[in-house]
Amino acid sequence: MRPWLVLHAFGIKFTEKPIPFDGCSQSSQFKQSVAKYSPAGRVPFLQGSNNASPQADPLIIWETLATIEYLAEQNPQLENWPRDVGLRAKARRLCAEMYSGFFALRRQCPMNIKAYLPQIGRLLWRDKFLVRKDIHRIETAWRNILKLSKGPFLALEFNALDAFYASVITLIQTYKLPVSENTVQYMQHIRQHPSVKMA
Ligand SMILES: N[C@@H](CCC(=O)N[C@@H](CS)C(=O)NCC(=O)O)C(=O)O
Repeated sequence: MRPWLVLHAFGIKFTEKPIPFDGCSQSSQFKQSVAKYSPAGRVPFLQGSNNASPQADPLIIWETLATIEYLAEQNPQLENWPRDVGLRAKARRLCAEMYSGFFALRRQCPMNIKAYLPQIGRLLWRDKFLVRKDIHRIETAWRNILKLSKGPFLALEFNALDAFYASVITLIQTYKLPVSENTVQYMQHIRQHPSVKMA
């Protein structure tokens, strides 16, 4: 979802190849299809262009952060990251924090954009301190950077940082996790973004 949002929001031309999901076992069609392209065995991945040596193997990029950085490098005219150096560093550190943390939230609330699971969310919120801690940390981080950038997106304009946290927004919605009015307002801006509507 996240690299797709960056590609779509910035109008970068790409071809999409949906891979049907039938489970994560090694024998699943999903795993076998993904393995043909990416040794990491996960989606999303991007086939980039190997400009330096077109004869070489296809350039497959996996891991969201690596993919988004590749897109930023390939399209320096686009503001995938904020132009301001301070805001850019802050956006990057929040992406890194997401990448290397929030384990309780990610483990307890697996992403499923088609589901609506408020009862599970209510129990998790009641029983799982670490889920509450992750959400509180995310809300604090969003509030602080929104104060700095003045919004409506985390770092002023929609960019890689919003794309990164779009998956957290889907978790908050799917599990109906209780969040502050500030957070609700930011989530509404994200939901109204044309690329998020198409995702
Ligand atoms: N850190 C990776 C996570 C990728 C990931 O977990 N992808 C999930 C789908 S959203 C997946 O492919 N799961 C299949 C599996 O783990 O076998 C990234 O950000 O790209």
